[in-house]
Amino acid sequence: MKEQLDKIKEEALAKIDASDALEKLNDIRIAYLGKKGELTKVLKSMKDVAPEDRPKVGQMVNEVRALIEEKLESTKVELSKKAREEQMKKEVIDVTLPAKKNNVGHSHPNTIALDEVERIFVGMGYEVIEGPEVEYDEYNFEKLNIPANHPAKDEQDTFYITKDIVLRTQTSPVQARVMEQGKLPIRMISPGRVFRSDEVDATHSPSFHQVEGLVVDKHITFSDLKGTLAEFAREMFGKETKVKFRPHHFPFTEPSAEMDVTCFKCGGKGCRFCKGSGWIEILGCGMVHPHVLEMCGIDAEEYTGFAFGVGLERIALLKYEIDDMRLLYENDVRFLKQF
Ligand code: 2U9
Repeated sequence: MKEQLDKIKEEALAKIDASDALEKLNDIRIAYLGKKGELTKVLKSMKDVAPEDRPKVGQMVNEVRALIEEKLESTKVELSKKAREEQMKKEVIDVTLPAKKNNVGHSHPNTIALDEVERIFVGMGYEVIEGPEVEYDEYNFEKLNIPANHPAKDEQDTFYITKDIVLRTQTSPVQARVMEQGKLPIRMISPGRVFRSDEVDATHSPSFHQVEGLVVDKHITFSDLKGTLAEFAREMFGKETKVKFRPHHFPFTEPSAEMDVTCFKCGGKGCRFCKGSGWIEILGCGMVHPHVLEMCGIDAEEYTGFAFGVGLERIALLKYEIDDMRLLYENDVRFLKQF
């Protein structure tokens, strides 16, 4: 019986020693100490042991059981510790690793240019007012002195939602609506998307952006227009910038002009950028036509005003030396990040 118990003990302890996982320990416990386990079998065979030897054998069985249990417990503690250490090794965070790159976007050149234009005019006391991109023909054309069959309507051909509703060709209808509200004086700029029935090429797009400005007050003259736009040009393109006004025609202003600025690449000497002329055309402007003032409910005998319009893409293309307008609409972040 002693040899049998020694064999069980050696075998069980060796198996526990060789265990590398907690689950295996449980199998060993069942195999030796369970109801049908090896040690239990020995206990069950006690009936065959002489009565006087039974206490001794019983004691031996208990000693082996205690030994196996002890070994199982200490190995369990050891394996649990090892498992925890391995888990912690797996979960460890290397704080010295470089951080994952966050893909952030970038302001569009139009947005950068618009922010700058707004900063300049807000600094001069102007309000920024936006309006609808879908407009009545009446506000987009009629109130701006462009009646049906006027040749200017052909130049500003657009997309018609119905016979009377269009995608606006300029942001001027926003100003017409503000004038109609009758709160004077007015000092405002209105930026936004406009539409024209144009083919796409390096300088045209059926949808682009404008900033228009309007001042209406008593005693506003062409000198106010010149002084304001010259100051805008100096702030936008550099303090050495000079301006010149060429007579032009717009149905909504009279007199009208186009404003050029001295080339900000060569300072006016003439270069490839300004095609040798030293000047770059920037915007259109003029005194608000008295008929436009009257159509918007303002007494043209008492009030005068000036207005101007500038293409945002044109400013962005010039300022950032971009040679194809289509690049502005692709929104490739590698392109945008250059500005
Ligand atoms: C009202 C009265 C007059 C706005 C003006 C221009 C001249 C002009 C162009 C610039 C480039 C259009 O985007 S562009 O092609 N605009 O030249 N715009 S005066 O005049 C107004 C506006 C509102 C009530």
